[in-house]
Amino acid sequence: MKLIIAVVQDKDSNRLSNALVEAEFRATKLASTGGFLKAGNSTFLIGTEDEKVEEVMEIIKQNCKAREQLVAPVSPMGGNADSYVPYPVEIQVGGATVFVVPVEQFEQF
Ligand code: 2BA
Repeated sequence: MKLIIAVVQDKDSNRLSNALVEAEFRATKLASTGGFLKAGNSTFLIGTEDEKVEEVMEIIKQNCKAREQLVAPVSPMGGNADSYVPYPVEIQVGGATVFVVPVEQFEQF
């Protein structure tokens, strides 16, 4: 068994939830915050059999889109003003960041 941990953008999380339920996968959705943007995102925990991991990956790929996002400049507090960029910078936030980890034991009581 594997545990798939997928960090996705909030905008995609409902669609992904629905697609997982429709395909009869069990999932837990956690409200999370990205360390860099400090903006809300969603983390899915999906426990599934090894042979179904690829199917879950495909569902994630089909339901999560990469997007451009503007990051507002942060003024240097007593720092080096030479490296300060006074305009917003565009970054690409991925459709999904996915980790697949082995599950040693799975129980439901
Ligand atoms: P955030 O940490 O808010 O990062 C949002 C986006 O900002 C990232 O998109 C990346 O394009 C950019 N970014 C992040 N750290 C950066 C840095 N030190 N310098 C420059 N740009 C940086 P993604 O890579 O697609 O990540 C989306 C979200 O997935 C992240 O939100 C974070 O919540 C999660 N994530 C990504 N990589 C992770 C990792 N290795 N471990 C745990 N969570 C991760």
